[in-house]
Amino acid sequence: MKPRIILILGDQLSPDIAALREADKTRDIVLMAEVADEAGYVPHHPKKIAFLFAAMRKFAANLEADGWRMRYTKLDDPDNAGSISGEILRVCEATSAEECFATEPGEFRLITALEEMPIPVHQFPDDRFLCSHAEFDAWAEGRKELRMEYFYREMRRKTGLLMDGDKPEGGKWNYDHDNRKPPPGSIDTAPMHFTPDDVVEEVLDLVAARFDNNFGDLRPFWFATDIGQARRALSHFISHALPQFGDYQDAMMGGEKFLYHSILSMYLNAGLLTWHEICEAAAEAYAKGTAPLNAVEGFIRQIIGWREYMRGIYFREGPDYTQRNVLGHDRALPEFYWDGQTQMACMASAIDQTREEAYAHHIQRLMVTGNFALLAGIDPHAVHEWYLAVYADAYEWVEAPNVIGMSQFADGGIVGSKPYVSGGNYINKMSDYCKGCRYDVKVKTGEDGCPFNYLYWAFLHRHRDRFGKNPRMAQMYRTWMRMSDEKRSDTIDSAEAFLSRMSAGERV
Ligand code: FAD
Ligand code: DLZ
Ligand code: SF4
Repeated sequence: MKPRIILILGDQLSPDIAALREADKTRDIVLMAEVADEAGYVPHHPKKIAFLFAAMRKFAANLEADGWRMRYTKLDDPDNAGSISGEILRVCEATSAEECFATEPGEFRLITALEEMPIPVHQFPDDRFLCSHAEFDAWAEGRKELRMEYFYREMRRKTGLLMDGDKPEGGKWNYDHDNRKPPPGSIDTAPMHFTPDDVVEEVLDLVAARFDNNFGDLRPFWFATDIGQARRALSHFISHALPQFGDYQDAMMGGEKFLYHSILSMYLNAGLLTWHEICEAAAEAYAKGTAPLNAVEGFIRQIIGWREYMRGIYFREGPDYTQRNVLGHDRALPEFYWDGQTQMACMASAIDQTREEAYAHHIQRLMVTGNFALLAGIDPHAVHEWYLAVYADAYEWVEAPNVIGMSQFADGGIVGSKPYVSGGNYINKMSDYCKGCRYDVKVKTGEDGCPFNYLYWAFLHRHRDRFGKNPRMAQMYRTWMRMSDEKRSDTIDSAEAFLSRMSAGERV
């Protein structure tokens, strides 16, 4: 019998991935390939590329040791075809294979490329998620609004996580109210670091030679690159950071890049960890009394709630989702997103740590860099491409609904019922950035005024036809309309002057 090609992509590094389950060890050939197309569809952060290539190589070595016939193409292989489809065809030519088994990729771009192959490619559902496409669509069907909170409750019932019979543990579904503490004086933990082994070092040399011009620092490189290491990072988080995760979930601190966050998304999204083992570990910490309910519920909600919900939205909305732009924003992405050269301390801090670590936590992504892009009217597609490039956990299925939907409101309100915008006050309350800033968060207009302040009001003013009647925003519009004509026109003038200087390339 002719062998079949079993394709495993860089974010499918799970031993029980669907395509492999369908395969026959005695017959088939497993294909994994480092290819220029995947490494270059956006200018990925070098740490992200190094992480995936190192994890791919180790995963392939384990499959080989387990008896699989492997075909692994390194990026610098002179015969590398440069794309996933090209690599599939190359294996067809070199063997008698005429058919390929794949697990559905997390991006329409690649799903389409596989559909258009000249040989049959069977794409099996990626069942590493709690909710299938069909289940999400059934949940969404007929609902006026797709609110995450209701989806999340379904997932709690389905998994039994933090359930007391059919009631939520502690009597409430959501303990977010307790999870908004400002930053603490200091942080007493850090994510687990791993010293690069020989496989990682070889990849680091390759990435340094090939992707030197990409945004991001390659070294020091400390990520886990195999399942064993990722599991150690998980247990370290459960013991050292989870207990405080809830309290400081929304806090931001200059110089503290990780606070009490898990830094697990890149491992989970690449397949080194499962949602199930992460959530079980967190629930067990609650059961043993080593982590409080507000932390554990908040953490589990991010994974079985937000993560699954975002995936459901991406696949339900379809390939044109990343092109949406209901607010008609078209300003170019400022250069400081790539070089951190801005006088706004909050932005410089979030961008600098993104360059260093390929990581920023949720509130930095949403309320600093995302908030600024929305207030400044940046083209959402450019914002989407930036996020897809710079974070180690970024794949379109999860990045696009977070950016196009949640952060930029470019989908018109599918993910969020109102835009996530705020002035400087929110950032000042939740961080220590403002005290080291050239701008004054208490000043609303003029040279020294915090740009988030006047851009916020100018945004509301610009979009009053769309948001003026939104009951969740009525209070803000009333406040705006109560300001004197002079104050309102000062605010709009300050915003316009700032945006003109920014677009002219001045250091703002
Ligand atoms: P923690 O704060 O420890 O949270 C635990 C886990 O919950 C994460 O590991 C992640 O798997 C999950 N999670 C939390 N929030 C979300 C969310 N909104 N959507 C999906 N999963 C979530 N997450 C990505 O995995 N990839 C992305 O490309 C990505 N892009 C984002 C872009 C924007 C503009 C925003 C606002 C959020 C984005 N997120 C993305 C969600 C979130 O910011 C990251 O999952 C989180 O910061 C990862 O860090 P962590 O592992 O320390 O998370
Ligand atoms: C992100 C990425 C990168 C940088 N490189 C590769 C690669 O060389 N080979 C590969 O199989 N996968 C890579 N990936 C992950 C894919 O881009 C990812 O599978 C798709 O975007 C679908 O989520
Ligand atoms: Fe950011 Fe404004 Fe605070 Fe400066 S003053 S750090 S720009 S919120």
